[in-house]
Amino acid sequence: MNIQNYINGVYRLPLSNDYIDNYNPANGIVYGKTPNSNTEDVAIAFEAANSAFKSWSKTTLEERSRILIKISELLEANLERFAKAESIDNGKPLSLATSIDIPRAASNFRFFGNAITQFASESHESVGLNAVNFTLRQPLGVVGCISPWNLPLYLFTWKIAPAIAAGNCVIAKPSEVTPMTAYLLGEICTKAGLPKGVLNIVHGLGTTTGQAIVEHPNIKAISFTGGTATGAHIARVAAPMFKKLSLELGGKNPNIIFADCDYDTMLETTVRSSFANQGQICLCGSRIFVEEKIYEKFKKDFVQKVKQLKVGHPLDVSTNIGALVSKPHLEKVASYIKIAEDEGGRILCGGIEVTVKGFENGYYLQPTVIEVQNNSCSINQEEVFGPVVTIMPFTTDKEALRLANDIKYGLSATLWTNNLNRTMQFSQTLQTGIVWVNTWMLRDLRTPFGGAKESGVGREGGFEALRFFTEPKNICIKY
Ligand code: TXE
Repeated sequence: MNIQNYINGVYRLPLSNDYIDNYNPANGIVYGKTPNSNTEDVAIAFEAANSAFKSWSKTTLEERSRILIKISELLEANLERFAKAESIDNGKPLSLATSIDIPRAASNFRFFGNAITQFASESHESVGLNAVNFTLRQPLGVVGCISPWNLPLYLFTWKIAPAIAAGNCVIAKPSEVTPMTAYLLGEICTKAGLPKGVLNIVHGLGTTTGQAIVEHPNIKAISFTGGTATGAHIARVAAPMFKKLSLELGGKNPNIIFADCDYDTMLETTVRSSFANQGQICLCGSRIFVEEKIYEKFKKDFVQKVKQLKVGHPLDVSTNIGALVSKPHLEKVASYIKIAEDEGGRILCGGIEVTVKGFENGYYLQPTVIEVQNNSCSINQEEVFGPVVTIMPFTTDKEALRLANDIKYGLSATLWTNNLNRTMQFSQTLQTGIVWVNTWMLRDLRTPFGGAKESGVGREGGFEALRFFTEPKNICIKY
């Protein structure tokens, strides 16, 4: 199926007249074309957004809320169609797209449709000066949202929903690797009655379309999720124009397991936190540190469970691990397994590309567990973003903390323990934006979401996102 841009409420071909191939990762076949939009396409999207802003920014909160919730309902009503499209485009199991990706995209719209009606600003009475201050929270204008391929509609809408709820108009670009559900979203927005121009979806490569959005002098803010190197590049381009920036970048998250945890829950969750979505989630716990007392037991049990995971066609209901998103990505992940071996890592299971019968050209890899000797090897320091985890033992709390923090990234950490003092000490000392204790990826959309260190700048989620997408203006009245 060929994809088009969605600008000013209608689908249209790109002025660039340039297209890229869209691959189905399950079989390696090109199944459609995606526009590679240029600066002219971004310019017409900007004009549409800019014209819509005057009226959208003055639209009542009740009306904005109603439209966002309507989008959410329409996504839910089209769950099957969207989930299938996501699975085909990305390679993720259909069961995952149906239970997580699309429901969460719907929740994003519902959540921010409700949140905007509760978003308030501050006032300060300057006692003794006969003055009162209050803060207006005004939308920024036209903003840019750029998202990655791992959770395509989920992360795309996580940015768009708060941006439009707050009264901005948006130019959004999904990853060129997984454009399909973002394409389908346009039609849902039209049906929900979103006024034309409020959301404009342009497709294309990061270096052409993405770059054109970031470089546009009148786009006031960029909300970006993707790789750390891309985030640094975007910051360099956007900073001299004083754009507001929210950057959600890579992660290499520690999963710290103590002997006093609830073992069975930990084991089951650790399989998920390692390999959900083929390990292509920035929150996956890819460095597993296990207290020495239970290390050998964990190693045996974990490897046994991982071996049971079924690699298969994404649309097959019995599949646990689908296809990786693209051939270059599969090659990158496989190259890291080789590097790990060269650096002394021991492969406990997986490590090989597999073929799925009937789909021999798909991008499949066995879930892989590697035992490493230290935390300084490349496989422990660099983001692989695939179905590959490492395990190593530790003996003391101090050592576990040092290992966890000895990394340039700081997105999330998972801690398994039933000791309250240890929980508090780790929570305070872990250098990450998110800490999960005795769970993983339990999300409450009101909480601040984002990373420390090279995992990003700023926070998404809840009122943090609405603050990002608004400019505070203080008014001081003397009486
Ligand atoms: O990310 P990119 P990719 C990490 C992960 C992965 C690596 C690369 O390590 O292997 O990033 O993945 C757009 N100006 N994460 O290639 O390139 C691009 O088109 C403006 C972590 O997908 O950063 C896409 O829409 N935009 C991450 C988006 O940026 C540009 C999830 C992300 O692409 C651009 C995914 C430019 N110059 C990957 N260059 C997470 N933390 O969730 C690219 N883009």
